[in-house]
Amino acid sequence: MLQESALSDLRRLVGQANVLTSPSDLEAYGRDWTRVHQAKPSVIVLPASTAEVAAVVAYCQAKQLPIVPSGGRTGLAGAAVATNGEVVLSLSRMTKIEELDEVGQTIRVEAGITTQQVQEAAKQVGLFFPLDLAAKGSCQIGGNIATNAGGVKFIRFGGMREQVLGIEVVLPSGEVLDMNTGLRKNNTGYDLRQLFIGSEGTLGIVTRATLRLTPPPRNMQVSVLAVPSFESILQILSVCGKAGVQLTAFEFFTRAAHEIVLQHALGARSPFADKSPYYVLLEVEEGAGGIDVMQPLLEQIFAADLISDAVVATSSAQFKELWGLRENITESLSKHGHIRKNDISLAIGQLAAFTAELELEVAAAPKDIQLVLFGHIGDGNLHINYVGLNKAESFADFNARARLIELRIFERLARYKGSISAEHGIGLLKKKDLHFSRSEPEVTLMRQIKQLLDPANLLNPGKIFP
Ligand code: 2HG
Ligand code: ZN
Repeated sequence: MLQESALSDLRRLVGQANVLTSPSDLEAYGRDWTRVHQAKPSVIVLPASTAEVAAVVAYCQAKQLPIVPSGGRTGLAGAAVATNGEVVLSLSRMTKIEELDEVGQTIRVEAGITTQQVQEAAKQVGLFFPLDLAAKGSCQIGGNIATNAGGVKFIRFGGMREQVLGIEVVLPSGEVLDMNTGLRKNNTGYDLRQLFIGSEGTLGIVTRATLRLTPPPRNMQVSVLAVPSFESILQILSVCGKAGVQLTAFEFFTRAAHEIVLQHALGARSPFADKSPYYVLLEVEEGAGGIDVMQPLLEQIFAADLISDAVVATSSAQFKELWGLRENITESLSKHGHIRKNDISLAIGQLAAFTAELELEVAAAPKDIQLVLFGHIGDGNLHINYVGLNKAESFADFNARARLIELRIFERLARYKGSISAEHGIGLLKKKDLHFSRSEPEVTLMRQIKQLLDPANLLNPGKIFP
């Protein structure tokens, strides 16, 4: 707990009502969706402007108080959890849309606005904000930037980094770095914005951003394919790549993932009579003038003998239903047993060889630990969820056993120069494993950058670095 004098200083900076200390607030703001750490912040501070953020940060610097920057707290790596008496600085009150430029196709916002609010604002003027992820209703733009969020439209539009034209950042010193120009072209030395994107709140606090909007994609057609082998999934991806169709999503899930969704997600049903080892969810933009590109594409895939069955959504209800089979996986898994998560990526060209090795681990896993695979396979991004089926076992015991399998998988992954985190980040959860994906010189350079910007190590301490 902070001293009463510090609490009253913070109240003076942001207003009495915006400094929270009740146990339920400390618990709610102190954790993210990881759910494996004990929340223990000392206070929650909710500034309403960049000036207030800067004042709070400068105050914390003067008093040597550690800060955890906080967005929608939907992260899965523990980057936004406060376990050590930190000041949680939440941007939840900074939700303004400051400018929407329809000609330049940009939107300038405060960092506490949710992803979905930005999507809706763009839609209202006939434009589109492409970052899309299941947490969109809760996650915030500042958090999307701090974690360089990925999501289900990455294959078409890239991740958050690709959407960011400008940012304003409060540095650990309390100084404000205004790089929020919205310029599309700007070759004037180092592009410092990039340093903060994906830095998980360890280098600065993003307070505002200018984001790129795009013309809305044409109508999207979605289908789910029943696929007999992983090899066929990659061949389907290759067919799509050569057919010149505009893919907007290329996701996959295994039979295990599918069955868990059918068991736990309300109203979920399988579109197929027979079971299949793998499924692909394929989304494409229809052609100009409403031309159906899905049907000819599926005919080609059938002709190449790559699938055993396919279903195409013919109504918006079915469109949602098919997407539900993919989007409900995470939540259904959480109802199924103890969970440990991996979020790995490989160069597409390495996927076939790596997954052949992964299948060995899936088969060799103890009977009561199921490895469930799904994810953004079109981007080379695989989610592995280790599911502990023995309800009588403690989470700690399950987690220790799952960790042994994970370590073997990470060792294999490192040999393929894959990444231990494609999109969720390192946070607290994966810092011990950073070496699997980053060389010593890289980690040293990262540490030097951290030291330069935050010499007292007050901004999100303990995150990323082992
Ligand atoms: C997704 O792609 C998220 O649905 C969550 O990144 C993945 O639950 C997971 O492991
Ligand atoms: Zn994902």
